[in-house]
Amino acid sequence: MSAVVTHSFTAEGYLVLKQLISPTEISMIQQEADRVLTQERLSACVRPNNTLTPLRWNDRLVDLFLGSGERLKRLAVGTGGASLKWISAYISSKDPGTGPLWWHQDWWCWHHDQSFKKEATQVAVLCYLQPTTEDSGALRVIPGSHHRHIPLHEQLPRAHDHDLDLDSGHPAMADHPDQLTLNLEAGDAVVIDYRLLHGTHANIGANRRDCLMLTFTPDWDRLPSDIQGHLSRNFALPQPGESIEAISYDPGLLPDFDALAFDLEIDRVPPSYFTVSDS
Ligand SMILES: O=C(O)CCC(=O)C(=O)O
Repeated sequence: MSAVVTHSFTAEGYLVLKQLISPTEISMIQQEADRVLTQERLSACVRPNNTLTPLRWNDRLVDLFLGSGERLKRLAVGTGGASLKWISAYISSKDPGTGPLWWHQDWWCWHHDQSFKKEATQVAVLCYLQPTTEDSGALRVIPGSHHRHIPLHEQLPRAHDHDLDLDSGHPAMADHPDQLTLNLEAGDAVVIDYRLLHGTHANIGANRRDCLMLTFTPDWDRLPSDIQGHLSRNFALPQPGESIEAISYDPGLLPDFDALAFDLEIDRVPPSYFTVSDS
């Protein structure tokens, strides 16, 4: 199936890809997500109203997702990148009766010039494993907020501050006049620029809502080497001594970085005013 591109991903910061997980795959992927979540992995990150369970390169869910060349083609076409690489993956779960996930953005290196390019450096692909609505934890996004400062930026707590419990009236939790809610079917996905402001509605339904989330760089070959080095050290990627012989996906999807890699300083707070440029 070809990507339904109704607007520019670069300009809006998000893109819906219907049935990125096909109806024939969805029940196997749901069952595998259920199996992983019953393992209660020690590294799971519990945030208010949402739990992130990290996956690695050799998890079956990652293998199933990356094993489809057609799926990767849709992602490459949709994001416009010429050298797509996979970086990390998680299951993002919302239990029944949980409130909204607060407005935040995921970019981690705001002091770097790379933050102010029009094109996305890193994207998250959020694949919903159950239908989502305003009552069952649907994603909400603020189109364009990856390219310019908006007043909400200043009202947000530090992204990924996991221990804050905010009042439901706090602007980080509340509806925003410019928000778009993405009501999706099981298997549909949203691709977002890492800088885009996003969050979720509450899940007031009776069932857990799961999202298989994978992150990619659309155009690895054009990234500065310090960003490449940092990303290549992600714990989700094969480490020295781990054999990738058993994977069913193209090993060319894994970042290649031959120089000495080091971690960059993490900076999740955008400047108090910003815009982006072409170069
Ligand atoms: O679970 C979701 O729908 C969104 C998760 C999310 O925004 C995040 O983990 O950054």
